[in-house]
Formats: sequence, C-alpha cells, structure tokens
Amino acid sequence: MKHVRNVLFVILLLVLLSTSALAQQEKTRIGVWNFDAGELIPLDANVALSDVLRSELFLTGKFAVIERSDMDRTLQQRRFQQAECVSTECVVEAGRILGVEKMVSGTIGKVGVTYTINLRLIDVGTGNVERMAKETCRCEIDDLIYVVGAAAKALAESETRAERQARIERERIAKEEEEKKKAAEKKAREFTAEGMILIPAGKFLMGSPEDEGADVEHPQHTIYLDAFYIDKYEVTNAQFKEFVEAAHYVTQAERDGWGKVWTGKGWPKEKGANWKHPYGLESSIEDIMDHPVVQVSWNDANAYARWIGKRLPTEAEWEKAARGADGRKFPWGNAAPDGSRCNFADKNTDFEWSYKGANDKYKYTAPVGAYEAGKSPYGVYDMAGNVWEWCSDWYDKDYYIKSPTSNPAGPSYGTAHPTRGGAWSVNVDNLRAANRYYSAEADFRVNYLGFRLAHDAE
Ligand SMILES: [Ca+2]
Ligand SMILES: [Ca+2]
Repeated sequence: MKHVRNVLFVILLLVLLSTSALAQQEKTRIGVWNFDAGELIPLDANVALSDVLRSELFLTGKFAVIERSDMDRTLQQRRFQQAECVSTECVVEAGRILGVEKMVSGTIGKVGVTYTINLRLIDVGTGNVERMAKETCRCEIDDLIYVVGAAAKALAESETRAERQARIERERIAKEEEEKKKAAEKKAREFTAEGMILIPAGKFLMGSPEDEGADVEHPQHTIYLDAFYIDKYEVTNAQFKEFVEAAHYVTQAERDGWGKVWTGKGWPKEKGANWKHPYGLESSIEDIMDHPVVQVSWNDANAYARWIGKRLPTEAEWEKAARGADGRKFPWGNAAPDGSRCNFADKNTDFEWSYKGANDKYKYTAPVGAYEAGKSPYGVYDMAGNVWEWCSDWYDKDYYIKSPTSNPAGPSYGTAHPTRGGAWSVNVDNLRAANRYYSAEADFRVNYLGFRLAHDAE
C-alpha cells in the first residue's frame, strides 16, 4: 500500500486546491463517502482509495468536493457514526448534515481474482441514485487506484435519465432539421420547366413610342434576348406556402410584424399584414390559395427563387414575355382592357380611377390564369393586372438611353427594383406592358405586389 500513499500525497494537494471558492463556482457540491468493502481491504487502504476517488472526481472539473477533514469534523460534531453508515438512506443523511447537493458512495467487491468497483451519485434532496458507474479489474490490490480513477471518470461522464432523454431529443431535432435542409437543397438542384413557357431567342421592341407612355419608357428600342423560360402564372399562395414550410422561411413582413396595405390614397403600415394575412390580421388566404402571393419583398422573392432553382426575370425578359416582339400595347394586342382580359380597378373597386364600365369580377386579387383572353402572344397569363411583379434589375429611369442591345440586365447598382404589369388596384394606363413607372426598394411589401420567376433556357 506504499504506492497508494505516494500517489495520495500529490492528489491531496489537488484536493486542497479544489477547495478554493473560485474553483467551486457553478460546480455541483459533493461529499465522497468511504467505500463499503467489508473485510476485503484494510481500513487505511479504504481511506486512501476514497481519497483517490475524491481527487479524481475533482479533476473531472464537474464537482466541488468537500475535504475529508472538514467532513470528519462536521460529522463528529453531530456524533455521526461513519463506519456503520452504508445504506443509501444513511449516506443521504450524512449529505444533509454536510450541506452538500450530492453524495458519492461506492462498493468494492471481489469474485475470484477480479475486483469490482461500483459508484453511485445520490441526490441528497430526493434520495435518488442519479448516476452509476462500474469498473472491473483482474489485478492486484495496488492497481485499484487506477480502477477508482476510471470509475470516477465514468461516473462524471455518465448521463442521468433526464440528460439522456434531453440528448436523444436534441439529436432527433438536429437530424430532422438536417433532413429538411437536405430536402430543400435537393429541390433547389432539380430545376424543372414544368409550369413555365419557353420564350424563344430573338429581337423584340422594348419601351414606348414618343407619343405614348412616360419618359422612362423612351426611347423605344430593339433588344435581343437569348431564349429563356418564364412562369406561365404568377407565383401563388399555395406555391409560396410549400416553400415556407419546406425551407422554414420567414418573410420580412413576418419578421417586422407589418406589411403595407393600399388604401387608394397611400400605403400605410398595417400591423400583422403579411403573405398569410394580405390585408391585415383579420384577413386570410384560406380561400384564395390559387391567387398570387402578395406582401412579399424582392428579398423574399429571391429566397423563393433560390429554393426552387429559378430566378426573377430581368425587365427586358418580363416585357418580351408580356407583349411579344411586335411592340403591342397590351399582352393581347392594342384593344383597351375589359373585364375578360385582366383584373384591374374595375367596377368592383371604389378608387377615383376605377373603370366602372368593366367587370372583371374581382375587387382584390383573382385566381392566377383566370383571363384566357388576356394572355400574351407566348401564352403567359396575368402580365397585365392582378398583381405587380418584381424584376431582378436595379431600377434606372434613364436606362433605355444607354442600355446594351443584347440581354440587358439593368445597371450594376441602384436603390430600387422595377415592378411591372399593374395590379387589381390600377387604372388602364398602368396595365400597359411597357409601363415602368413604378419601382420599389428590396424590402418593400404591399398587398398588390407579387412575382413570377424565370430560368435560362440552356
Ligand atoms: Ca378587379
Ligand atoms: Ca401580373
């Protein structure tokens, strides 16, 4: 047992260090009981081993360990008989007297030439055994020092039932999140042109002639575009919902707690307005899942686009898809809009500019693709009215003066993005395919603005 005592000397120093107040902050305060070893080992060896246990537990960094001398003194003052105390109840009683949170008690047994060390961590408050650890050793008695060390580490690292359940739950949630993320990424990689229209490569007439439209639409000019795909319809509430649920996406309106709602005179912030409540908290999309999504910012639209593996169209792409190559005024031609061609400020609305001579059947948004007579030469729906649509470019009112003639993508910087095509809220003039009067900052969202997406043809 000489070896045991030598090791003890070093270890006791560490135990003394452990009693500094600083080191004990936020650690579980424990008392370490002598082993219940029967006649198997002499008392002095038992004391030495329990001191090894004491120091090893301290060294795990998880416990503040009460010193043996303090423990003995406190118990003697209360005439507590340590030697006869082996049951859990008795050890808990000792813990109460010592004022510690937990007690560690252990047994040493021997079968043949194999020693077994069992440790228990007992909660003094409840009397429950919280953790257990076991080590065995086919060895000499001196080697028990190392076995005690291993058992102490195992005890410190073992989990309580609650900890185990919490860990399993954490791992389950992490796995679920990972699977959802993978599914979302997989979706983004699998682009499909389903629901899109191929706009063939070629030239088209962009902008308006001098006698029509605003300055920003001049000069009218010829643009060449490579072939591209564009969504046949505006992105619907149902499609956006699928994205939100798969990608756990939160829109800017939801984050900020408000969206803008058009009143006919302005667009004040409306508390609780977002894509699920387009007109404010009281409104719902429950019955309009096939209507275009609104209250989505340019940033939200791009997040959706990344997820589904597409992109917003450029202004030039949007305009070509809307009016074809021949410079027509509206998607269907030059005839004035009526109730069969598009959803705009018709007799169902009460704006100063509402056109009471037309009935498109909707006061606000209409289901996408509802106006067969209003589709573009390529068969793209709702390019006039229903909701304004975001484009990818930075907005520059003078862009047509300097725009490249092939695949223009807008200036390299700016403060706002173009919105095109008009909405349920606008007059006839704003439905023109060349109209580019409106632009909005990337975080703007309102109940008449949505989007559709594009994709390169190759
Ligand atoms: Ca309408
Ligand atoms: Ca539209």
